[in-house]
Amino acid sequence: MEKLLPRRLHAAVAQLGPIHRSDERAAVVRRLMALLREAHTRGARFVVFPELALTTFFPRWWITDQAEIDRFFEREMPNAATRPLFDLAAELGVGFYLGYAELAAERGAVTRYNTAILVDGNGRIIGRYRKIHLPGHSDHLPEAPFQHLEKRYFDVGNDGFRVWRFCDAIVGMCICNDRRWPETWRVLGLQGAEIVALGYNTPLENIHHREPEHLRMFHHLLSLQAGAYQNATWVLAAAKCGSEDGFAMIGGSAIVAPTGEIAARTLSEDDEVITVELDLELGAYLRRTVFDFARHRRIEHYRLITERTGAKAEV
Ligand code: CDV
Repeated sequence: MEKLLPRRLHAAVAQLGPIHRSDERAAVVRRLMALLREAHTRGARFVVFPELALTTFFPRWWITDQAEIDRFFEREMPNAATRPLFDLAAELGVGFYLGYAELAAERGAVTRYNTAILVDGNGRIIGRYRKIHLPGHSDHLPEAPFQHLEKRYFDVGNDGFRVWRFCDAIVGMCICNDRRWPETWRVLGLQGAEIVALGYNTPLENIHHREPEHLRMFHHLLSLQAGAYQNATWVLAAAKCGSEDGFAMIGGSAIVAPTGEIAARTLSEDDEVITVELDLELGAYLRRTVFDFARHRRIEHYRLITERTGAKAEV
């Protein structure tokens, strides 16, 4: 049996309770800072915050005035409102993942992304991910209980799925709906991801069809656990949850081990921190054995995955 040096990272998931449409950025940033402090007090060096963590989940609203939509977006990061969070991270030496709506200017055009950044313990941005699997629709659905207008308000991410070296670990990022797609996990897994950080806003109700409420949590955890296990990676998943202006979203923020087991999970639908000391060698061991991709994958049989988007029966 080989002897290995332990490699550990104490990490936290910082779940957020509701942010209402009228809530000010400054108040939200104060909540994020309180969560960061708590995670640090418990020994964490990396904290994962939710998707669109600075505002309410605005894609639920049909808004036609672009100026009003753009009030949910950040033009630079950090900015005056978020600078205190970055300063606190640098003071405490804690890194973080933060989701927000990004307004960018690219090649003379304005673009808008559902973005997450990776910030190191010096308060410096070292990585950026722009959401690729945008769910929902772009047209107005007046009959639906609420809208899910990510396809209207955001462009499809153009950074790909990437990993970064952070705190002696290889960290990948994705956002919410990405977790339901095995391709997300495998592309990160193929880059050696040891930790996948993700934030989410998952409405309790499915606008496409009625389904038993328990399925929302089941599919969420199923996706995290399968992604973790099949790619031998830790998963840090942070919800924004509870009732935002009367619209319910699931909690269930979790830290999942490379075995697929849930190592920690939130109990509330409010601001809450969970922490785990991640054993990074556990994933490394699984990637040398049952999930040694180089030995076991058969890419000559996977061509359709990149050649075909939709399913087509040919029999
Ligand atoms: N914010 C999201 O991406 N939400 C989706 C909903 C629409 C299902 C999710 O995957 O949770």
